[in-house]
Amino acid sequence: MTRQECAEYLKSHDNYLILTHVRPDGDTLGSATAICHFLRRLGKQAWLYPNPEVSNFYMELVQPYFLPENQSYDTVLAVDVASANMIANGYEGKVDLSIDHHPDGGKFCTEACIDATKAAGGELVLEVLELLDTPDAFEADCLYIAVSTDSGCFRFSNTTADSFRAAARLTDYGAHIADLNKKLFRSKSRERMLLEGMICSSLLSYKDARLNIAVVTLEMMRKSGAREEDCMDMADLAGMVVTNKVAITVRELKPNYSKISIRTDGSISSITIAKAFGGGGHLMASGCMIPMEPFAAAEAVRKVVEELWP
Ligand SMILES: [Mn+2]
Repeated sequence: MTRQECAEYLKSHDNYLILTHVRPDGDTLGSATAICHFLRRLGKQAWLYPNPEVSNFYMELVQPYFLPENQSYDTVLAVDVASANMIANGYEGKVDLSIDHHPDGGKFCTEACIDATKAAGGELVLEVLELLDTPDAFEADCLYIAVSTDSGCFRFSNTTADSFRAAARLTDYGAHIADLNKKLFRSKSRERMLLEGMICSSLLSYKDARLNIAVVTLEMMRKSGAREEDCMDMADLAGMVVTNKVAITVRELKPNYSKISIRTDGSISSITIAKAFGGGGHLMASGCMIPMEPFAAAEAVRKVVEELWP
């Protein structure tokens, strides 16, 4: 459906339950919370599905909108949910409407408003809501979280002029962009900083630093005090070396068992590397598990990559 039809749908229904996706990120949570708050401002009942995987970072934002136990609902909305198996864990029922920027985001529900050109679902949500009313400052904050996180603070290749236009309008609507940028992109836990220090100082580089391997051991995790939430986007670290073409991150999950994340610039297929160890993925990002201690696993991956080196 068009944005206009989607806006009319939102206006003509009530008692909403809004679904987010598994391992929820800023886009799904920010977009869903913005819609929820907006619908309530229109005088409607709206709740967020209590996604069991919300991180501590986003909990404060979303928890006040969680569906209470025994609360009924009529209209089920999915936001930024790419496919049926991406719906938050524990939800089993119908989906009436999907608003999404993934091309197949509408295949599991009755109605769908999809625009796959958008860097973030939040950009599309903003355009739909604007047809009904001007978002308030809270909704603008939520949508800024959505747009800025999915575009990597407007640095990823999915960023378009529309992303900046969305951010500009959200700023007009009162989004607290300096505070949000500080929280989202310019802050790390002390534990994360200690962990990064250990990873960087033990970085393994080959092929004139075009192949870089970061190793994360259980001992580093213990020494730094880092928890799982301190490990977000850790697979990007090795690839920050300016000469890098292939970045490997080896993470010791338990003794003699390592998780391998592979990122390449596309000149070597990361799938081919992953497949050598029974894994898979995409051209530029793949993964696999190796039942070895981390430095032995790093050496095994290095051999495979060097054999494939163009
Ligand atoms: Mn998204």
